[in-house]
Amino acid sequence: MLIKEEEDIKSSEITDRKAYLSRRKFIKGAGFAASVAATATLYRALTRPGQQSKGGEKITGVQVNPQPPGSSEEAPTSYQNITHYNNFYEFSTDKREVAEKAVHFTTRPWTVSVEGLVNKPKSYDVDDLAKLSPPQERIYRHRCVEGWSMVIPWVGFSLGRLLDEVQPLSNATYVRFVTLLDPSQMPNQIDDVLPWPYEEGLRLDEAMQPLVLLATGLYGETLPPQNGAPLRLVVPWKYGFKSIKSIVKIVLTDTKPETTWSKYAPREYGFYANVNPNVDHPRWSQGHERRIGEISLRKTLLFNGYADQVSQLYSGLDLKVNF
Ligand SMILES: Nc1nc2c(c(=O)[nH]1)N[C@H]1C(S)=C(S)[C@@H](COP(=O)(O)O)O[C@H]1N2
Ligand SMILES: [Mo]
Repeated sequence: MLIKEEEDIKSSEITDRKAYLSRRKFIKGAGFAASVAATATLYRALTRPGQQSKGGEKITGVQVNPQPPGSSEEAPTSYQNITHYNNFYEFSTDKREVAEKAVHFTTRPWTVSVEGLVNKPKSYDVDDLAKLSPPQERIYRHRCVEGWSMVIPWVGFSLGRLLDEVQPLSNATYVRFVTLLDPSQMPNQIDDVLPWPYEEGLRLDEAMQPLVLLATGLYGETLPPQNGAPLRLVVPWKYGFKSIKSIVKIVLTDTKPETTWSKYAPREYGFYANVNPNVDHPRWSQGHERRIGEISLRKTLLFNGYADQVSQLYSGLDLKVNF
């Protein structure tokens, strides 16, 4: 993964962010006693103006939690920046080019197979999968290993909900995730930019942590292709490369899966990839980050600010060795 780039903020984006924030304040003020349906209506009524959207469909019935787990009062990054500053190497290694290159990516019909050490392996149509549990909005910090960060209002559901459904066997200890392999649609898969298909992995107990999402949308709309449509993983306390996009396969295993980035550069990208300001990347510091849309640097937080929820997963593990 490459280096930081300069970011310009247009005044329209600042306005959009303000509108989103005041909308959220309004939702909080309204109280959460209201029914989910009423909340969803409120959500739709207040969703930011259509000109910002790139044509994504509204996701209906989204539960808007006034205090989504893991989110603070931090301003969400603009829709424009979230959808035009992407790492998705299958399409391009230029973050500003991915949106355009992925615009015709076909994400329906789409099946996700959940298999391996489970009682009930199953191939799910992605739209049925999303029905397993009502979509929720979760506003998470996102920290790329390259040193930039965003705050992203995802729509998704907990991965644990799906894993419960397929019933992991008692010897299952890891989960392996695989992205679509289709060079006819993903131009860089013709070259060996990375070993394809992109693969990632989590320990099963990490995967069951309720913060871990399978995301189907952002800003209340279906995910655009460049953000990993139709279904991508979100693990907010780990560097962004763990959050694998456009998933077609989820496999439960009893051995630690090989991952794309650790195959590519094992000294630089470990299996755990926990956001950790105390463990620098061999070629640069991880102590600070630049929030896209801001000028000055922020201090990077241990586990990206989610230490209260996740640090017990790593008790007894040397995080410098297991980086
Ligand atoms: N399949 C696939 N998933 C991927 C990547 C990729 O190149 N291919 N890039 C990763 C990296 S490095 C980051 S930072 C995030 C970026 O997600 P975003 O573009 O939606 O912000 O996706 C991750 N998931
Ligand atoms: Mo990243």
